Formats: sequence, structure tokens, C-alpha cells
Amino acid sequence: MSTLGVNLSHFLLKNDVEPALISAIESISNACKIIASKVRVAGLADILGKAGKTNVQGEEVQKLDELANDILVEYLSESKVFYGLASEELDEPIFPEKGKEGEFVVSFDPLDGSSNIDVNVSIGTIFSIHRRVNGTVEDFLQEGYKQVAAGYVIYGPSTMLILSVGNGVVGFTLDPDTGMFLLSHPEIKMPEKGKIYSINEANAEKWDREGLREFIQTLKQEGYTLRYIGSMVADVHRTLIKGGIFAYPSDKKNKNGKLRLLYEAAPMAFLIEQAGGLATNGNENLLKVKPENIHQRTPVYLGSQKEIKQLLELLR
Ligand code: P6P
Repeated sequence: MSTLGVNLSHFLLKNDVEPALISAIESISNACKIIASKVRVAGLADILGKAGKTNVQGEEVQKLDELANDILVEYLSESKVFYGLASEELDEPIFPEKGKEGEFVVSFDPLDGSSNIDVNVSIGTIFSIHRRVNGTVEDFLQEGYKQVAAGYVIYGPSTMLILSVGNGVVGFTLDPDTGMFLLSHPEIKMPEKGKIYSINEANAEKWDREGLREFIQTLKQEGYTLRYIGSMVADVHRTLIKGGIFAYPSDKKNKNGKLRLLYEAAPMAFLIEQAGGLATNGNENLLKVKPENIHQRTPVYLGSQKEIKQLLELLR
């Protein structure tokens, strides 16, 4: 296990991560440091100018999620290690000019939960890295278990990078003085069970999976408490650290659920399973699902072993 406080690059070198993947992760972390600086002053938008309007300097103020996307596209396109980029903000993937020899493709949600910015709630960037296979869009449509790396950056009271390269889960905290992500959580392991369930119960009447309401009722009888922030990165981060279950089920309106497979569910499932938890779409392990399209949605149930196994026994 690496010593607390080492920075991200040094940690990756010490753990013999391949140089191209180190460059890939560093380019994402550099972009996210810039995004963190923009998120931190988002509350000043009224002074600096609302999105879509001009600020006091007469500059166009971009929506923060569009700005986050532009920053990631700029940094990742220049990195030379990404053959292709897919984003929640882009209808189609892009293939950077400088990425023609790139070994990886990356899918990301540049600023998940951005609707929460106005109420100053933690939001985040989620990313998923796969190996390039044949240099086509198909490279993005690989099963989640084939990810070479996955992670998220949560912009909260502190800015944290949570990462797995397939050998457990580690956490880094951004040090404002040095501007470096420093190792703060050398080995994140999910508790076998938790005491928290995280689901938008306002949708309960619409849930279309038999047994789900019964499962939630059982957790209540067992004394669980409900925590639901409405920002996936924040809800999953709490679940990863404290255990329990996070769920966004399908319902009568959203037959495939709301969350996206490629750049929300699969990277989060990878992290949760690397930390000892489980992730399912209600029928099969989320990491085994073969995506059919870039923006495909999926039901998501992820968390500690006890709660996920208990759920699967009740779902019909
Ligand atoms: P609801 C945020 O808009 C988001 O995409 C995820 O971050 C979050 O988990 C979910 O939607 C919340 O959706 O329908 O409960 O407001």
C-alpha cells in the first residue's frame, strides 16, 4: 500500500501503471482541476453573468456542464493517448487529430448532477477508459468488466478523485496549496452491509419491478435511513464509503431507467465491485452488459453485498 500524501502521478508510477495509462489519467485529472476552479466560483455567476448571458467583462458565460465538456475535450484531445472521446454532452464520439496512435477510448459525463449547482450541492465528473480495439465506434461499446480504468472527481467541500485501474479503489484529495491530488484513501473497501438506502422514493408508484417496494419496506423495518442527494456522484460516493445501496430503477415512464450505461453506471459499477460491493441492472451484473449505443440508459442498483443480494432475492 502506498504512503499517504503521495501525489497521483507518483502513486501511479509506484504501482507500475503503464505509461500511456498514466498520461491518460493525468490528462483527466488536470482537466478536472480546471473544472473544480470553475465550479468553486459558480455561485458568483450572478456577479460574473448567468450562463448564456454576458458577464461584467462582456464575456459570454457558458453553462457549466458545457464548459466542463469543452475543458475535457481540449485536454484529452491534446494528450495523444485517447483515440476517441464520448461525452454525455456530445451526440457522437470525436476522434482527435492527435489521437490517431492512441491506445484508449474514454467516455465521460463532464459534470453529472449539474442541475444541483444552483443549490450548491456536490457534483462530479465521471469517466470510463477502455482499450482501443479496432478504431471504430464499437470500441466504446465494450462491456464494463473490460474497463482499464474508471473513476470520478467529486466537487464537494473538498475535491476528490476516486480511481480504480483494476487493482482496488483509491482516493486522492486535491491540495489547494500545491494543486496536486494527494493520496488520502489508500484502500477503499465497501462495508459488507450498510444502514442507508438511497433512491428517489417519489417515483415509487411508477417503479415497474415487482418486489422493489417490498425490498425498500424491509430495509425500513430493519432500521435503515434514507439519504438521497439527487447527484449520482455524491450518492454513490457516500454509498462507497458508508455502504448500503444506491438505486435508480426503471419505471413505467423510463423503461430503461434514467442513468446512462457507458459513462455513469459502468464506471460506478466498476468502482463498487473493485471495492467489494455488487452492481446490477436488476437482471444481470452491470459489468457484463454489452452496450448497444453510446447514450443507452440502464436501471442501476449498486452497493454492499448484503443489500444487493437481498434485493435480488426479492426482485421478480
Ligand atoms: P432524479 C442528475 O440529474 C442525475 O443525472 C444523477 O446525477 C442523479 O442520480 C439523478 O439524475 C437524479 O434524478 O430523477 O431523482 O432527480
